[in-house]
Amino acid sequence: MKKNPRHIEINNIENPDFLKDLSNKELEFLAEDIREYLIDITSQNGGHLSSNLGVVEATIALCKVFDFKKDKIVFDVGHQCYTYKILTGRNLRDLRKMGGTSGFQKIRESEYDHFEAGHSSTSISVINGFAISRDLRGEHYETVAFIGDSSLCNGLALEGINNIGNDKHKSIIIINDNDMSISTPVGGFSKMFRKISTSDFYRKSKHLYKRLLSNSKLGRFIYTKTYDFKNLIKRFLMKLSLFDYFDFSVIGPVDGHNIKQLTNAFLRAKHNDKTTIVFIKTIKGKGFSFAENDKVGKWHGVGGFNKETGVINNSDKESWSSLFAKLLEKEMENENVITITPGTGFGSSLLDISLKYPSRYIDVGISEEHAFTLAGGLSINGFHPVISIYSTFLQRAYDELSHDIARMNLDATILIDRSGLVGSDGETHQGIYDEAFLISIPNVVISMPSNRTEANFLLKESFNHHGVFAIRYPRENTDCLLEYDENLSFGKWIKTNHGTNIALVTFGPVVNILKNQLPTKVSLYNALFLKPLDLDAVNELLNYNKVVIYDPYGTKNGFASYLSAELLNRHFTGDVVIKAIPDQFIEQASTEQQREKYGLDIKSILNLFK
Ligand SMILES: Cc1ncc(C[n+]2csc(CCOP(=O)(O)OP(=O)(O)O)c2C)c(N)n1
Repeated sequence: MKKNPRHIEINNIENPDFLKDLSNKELEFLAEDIREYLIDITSQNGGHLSSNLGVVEATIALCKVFDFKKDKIVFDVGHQCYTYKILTGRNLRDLRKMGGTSGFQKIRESEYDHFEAGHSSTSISVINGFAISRDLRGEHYETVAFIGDSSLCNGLALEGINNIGNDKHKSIIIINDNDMSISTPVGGFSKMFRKISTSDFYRKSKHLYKRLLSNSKLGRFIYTKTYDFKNLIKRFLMKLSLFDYFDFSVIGPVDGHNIKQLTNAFLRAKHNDKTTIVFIKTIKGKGFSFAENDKVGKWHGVGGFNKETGVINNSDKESWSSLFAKLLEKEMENENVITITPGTGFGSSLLDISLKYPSRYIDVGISEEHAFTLAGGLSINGFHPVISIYSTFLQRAYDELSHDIARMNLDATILIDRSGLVGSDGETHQGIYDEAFLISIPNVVISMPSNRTEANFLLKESFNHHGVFAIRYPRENTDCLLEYDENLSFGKWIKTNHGTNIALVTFGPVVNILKNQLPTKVSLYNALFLKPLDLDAVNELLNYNKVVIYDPYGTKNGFASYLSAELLNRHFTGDVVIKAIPDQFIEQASTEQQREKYGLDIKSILNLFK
């Protein structure tokens, strides 16, 4: 039984002010309670468990040292801010649910949230903007970025470091080094972090210094009062890191689970005049053995699990990600094929490929831009790159795809995972914008299969095709996958239902449900090629009184607009009805709720034909 002199009821926390009155021991008890609570909540609602378990003490110490009503903190990605939410009075019972607390920082949720994210590596640029605004207006507050070791390796974060290291606007950057991305980190920077935190020479020297000085009263006094000197020696003894070449103060590495050490380090950073980097060393998944021991990324983001057994709730149906990974694994037998992932290999089920073909599997980490330009370099040398990427993160690589691949009409396959609505991750992660922005790039084929046969056909076709070939698939299980012996050919749609005066044009897995339920008056066109349009099929559409374009996987600015423009161009005189995702940022909810809300569920579509 724990002896906690002052028990804090987590659900009653309104703001972090109470932390100032708690002793370190009491804060440690609080950290333990928060951990239990986090495990409990995520076991039910899902969420970013491991990252959150790792930063409990650091968040408590931050909230004790700073006043984040006034001071501004930005959690990079924002996926690790659950403890911050608890301490700033938010209930996590409805975490990630429709209308509930977001899994990321959200300005409208709390006066303690000053910015929003979901994509990584933005925090440094944001606080640079805050610090410049503050100084131009003569205001007084601290600006703090909390960023993970892997997010820091991204180009955007490094651009931020470059600028912040060259100006006089003070900020604090806390680098949370847990030696993990979603799974084990990659690249040269991760090696640098390892050196920073494990320098053996430094550790031995530190112990010697402590031993020498602890022999006398004066020595002990000097030891506790010479923090800056120790820090200087520390930086000297450890190999210089990139940050030592900038005009930053660097503190750490600090044990990220020791509240006293963290509090001291944050206080020093606060009272420093210069931009200060604080390195903290944490254990991802701390306190939950399944997550602590996870190296592949299984516990990074979970959908719900049994806390006792560590069994994660998984459907027994195959996901689209896993289907494409299996199909791709076969294609990897061709030695010209190279798979590239920007840090999302686990989510896209690429583990087997990484083990079987290590020299032709390239995980570039959170570096979407690099992934595409690297693919351009490989492609022009005769390799066929396959870039596996989530739709939402493809947004980062628009220019590289356009400028470094499509413009030269280089060959590449893009597997766009999590296309369409993604559910509880909310606005930042929706995969609904890629149709519109890909359509605007010349030389890019865009496709979306409805079943296993089409998936296989499209992937094979992408290797035969000259140019960029993108294949979209949703974050769903393949429960509506059926094997059809279709006569598939490049650029051709499939007419499955032969109606009379109404045509329904759609694509993706919804085709399988609709084809069996539509009234006989409705023709169904499966537009598995979104671009180029099948112009023979478009000409056929001119003969109908009404064309309904149903796209639950993209905004109306995507395929629906593209096809409507072509119908107009061909002087279509009937009605065009567009049922696609509105031109909005779509909030968190289950995908079913999201579809219902916008009238995009199957029932609403069938009602159109009553
Ligand atoms: C631009 C972008 N690419 C990929 C992701 C997916 N993603 C979310 S968290 C994460 C790993 C972050 O690792 P790190 O910064 O070390 O933080 P940790 O979770 O280990 O605390 C990744 C790859 C993302 N959110 N944004």
